[in-house]
Amino acid sequence: MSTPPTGNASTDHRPVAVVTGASSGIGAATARRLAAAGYRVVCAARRRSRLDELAAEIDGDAITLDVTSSDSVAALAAAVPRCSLLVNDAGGALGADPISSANPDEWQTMYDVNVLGVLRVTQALLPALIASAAGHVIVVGSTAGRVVYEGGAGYTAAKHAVAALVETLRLELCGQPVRVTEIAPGMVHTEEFSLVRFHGDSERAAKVYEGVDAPLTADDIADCIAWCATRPAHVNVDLLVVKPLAQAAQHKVHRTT
Ligand code: 8X3
Repeated sequence: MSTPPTGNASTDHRPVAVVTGASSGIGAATARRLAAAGYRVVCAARRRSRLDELAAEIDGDAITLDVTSSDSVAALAAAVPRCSLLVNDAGGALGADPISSANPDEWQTMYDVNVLGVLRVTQALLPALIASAAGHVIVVGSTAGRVVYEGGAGYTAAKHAVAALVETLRLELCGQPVRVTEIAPGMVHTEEFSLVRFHGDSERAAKVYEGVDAPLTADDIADCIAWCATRPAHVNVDLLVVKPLAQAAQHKVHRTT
């Protein structure tokens, strides 16, 4: 059940940013960075207790959001009358099986969350973003939206679709006061991404980052997002591909062990 933002919106003149997937990882780090940059941040995600803590910490708002539910997204839009920045971060990978044995249900979930989730939330907040006269849609894509790898087709297909959505949106909004940016991170070590992908198998999840000197952190990506958002309103960063120094390409990762 969604709850409207609790702060006093009428006397709070900070620009409003909505961040989806804000309960952990890149989303939570982004909420913190944007709050530090002067935004009133609406932290949106499924796990409410984490959101309440974060919102209290950054003097923002918490709203329960399931990006796979049109009703939930409509409730978000109704609770956020003004908004100049939307960060679509909700997403993730499920499984790493080859196409020969991949689970179609997992592919469907990935498409629903990563692609249709961006569609639903962007559609719902677009009127407010346009009305702000200086709107900005930032989507957290992935290097997986530019290259493919064995066992990754469900996720890479979804992230390629995200890249196509972002590029199309920029074309369709040309002439409107809304910037459109994709951030495409490579290897980011967050507490949940690989753990969720491997269904809670912590050993397998840890292997992804094994021997990598310094994978990116959620805050590294949040920093990039805040940087894009805080450029002047006429400066549109189309795409920012960000990888750790140890990752020259998706398959070319320097490991010390
Ligand atoms: C990047 C993660 O596993 O596709 O979002 O390299 S991965």
